[in-house]
Amino acid sequence: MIPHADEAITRDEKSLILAYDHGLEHGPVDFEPNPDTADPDRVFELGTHDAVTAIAVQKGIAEGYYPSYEDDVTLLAKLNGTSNLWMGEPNSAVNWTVENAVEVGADAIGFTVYGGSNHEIEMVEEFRQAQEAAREHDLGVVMWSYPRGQGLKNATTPDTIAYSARLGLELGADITKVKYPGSPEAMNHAVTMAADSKVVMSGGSKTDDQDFLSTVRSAMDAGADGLAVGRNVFQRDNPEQILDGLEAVIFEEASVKEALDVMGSEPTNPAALE
Ligand code: FBP
Repeated sequence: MIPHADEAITRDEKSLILAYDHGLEHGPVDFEPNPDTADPDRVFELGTHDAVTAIAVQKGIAEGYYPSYEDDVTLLAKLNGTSNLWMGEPNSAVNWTVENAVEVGADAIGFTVYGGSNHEIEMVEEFRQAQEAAREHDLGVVMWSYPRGQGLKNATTPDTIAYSARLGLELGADITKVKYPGSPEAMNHAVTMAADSKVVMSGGSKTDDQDFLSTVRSAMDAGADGLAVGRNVFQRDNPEQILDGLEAVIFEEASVKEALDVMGSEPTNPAALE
């Protein structure tokens, strides 16, 4: 972690990274709820929303579409990734180099490490190469730190998520993206283990507005530095509306109720807002 290395992808020290590598990681099924989002232009348009501090995409999408958005969107080059067709022990192919990413205009790199996988050693060595090249080019480094593998059955226990946040600090990430460990206390433990490096919460599968904003509010109150989110934005009928709400929660310290008001969205569980 180098202080300010992530400046290009933060706003007031916080991030809202719009993740759009799902076409590789999960496949077309993720675009079914909102078919327009199979078109990368639709998601790059979302990337121009003020709430979004960077868009995370794979090489082909970056090369093909980023040139039209480079004045309005900050690019985070997700360097590795694997399709859902792969049935082996968790691993991730390195699909482009930091040098390619710099040519396309990236301000930061993203890299998945599956701690606990039988492939952990090679993944960490690949991360090291990417991290050192990113430093040479002054790019921020974001680690998708997702413990998983044969011997690791429940990858979201508080201890495992705290460990995954710590891996980011130890290995030189500026920001580490972790799954929400289920409670503010557990999130706070993860944030503490990451010391001065930043921790962002991973969005997860789509939930309703109140549920999602409540989880994000809890993570922020627990000390998280923002969010990296895909499906909970682009699978909605109105992705701009949830970005308005997330902007309020992440950057304006709004309560869930205030954020729902900004969105013009009715609470699904009003009692929980009392
Ligand atoms: P979501 O907000 O949709 O969960 O996206 C975050 C992300 O890390 C994506 O970058 C990635 O495509 C996906 O989750 C991978 O999720 P998983 O490996 O858990 O299926």
